[in-house]
Amino acid sequence: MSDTIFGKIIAGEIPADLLYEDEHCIAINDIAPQAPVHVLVIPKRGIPRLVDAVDADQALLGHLLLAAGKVAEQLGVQDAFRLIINNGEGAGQTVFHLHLHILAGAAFPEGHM
Ligand code: DGP
Repeated sequence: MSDTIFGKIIAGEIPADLLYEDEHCIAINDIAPQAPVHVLVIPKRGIPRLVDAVDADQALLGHLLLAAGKVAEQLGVQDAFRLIINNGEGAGQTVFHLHLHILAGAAFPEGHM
């Protein structure tokens, strides 16, 4: 567990709308949505940044992607969503407990980014 706002949410110390939960992760609505659907998939075990993950985290990282797909299906956006991981302050990471952003419901621009 990391000592961040997400660690506190996972510990139940701060309330959040739980959209999904399993043994290894939770999904909650982002407090400041950047798209009509903006959900965070957060591992229960806190890894500060993606680059802090190690080989032993391989299964957990795969699990987070599978969970993101399940959440997208649950929300009915399985045919059009994006996943984002901000790694490091320079990339806009503000909460240093690894998390995936699921973004959907917006008209995505053409191209890759
Ligand atoms: P990032 O920039 O990748 O570290 O994204 C952190 C996200 O977390 C940001 O989009 C806002 C969201 N966030 C911050 N504090 C809270 C909170 O207390 N509750 C919820 N649901 N989201 C939060």
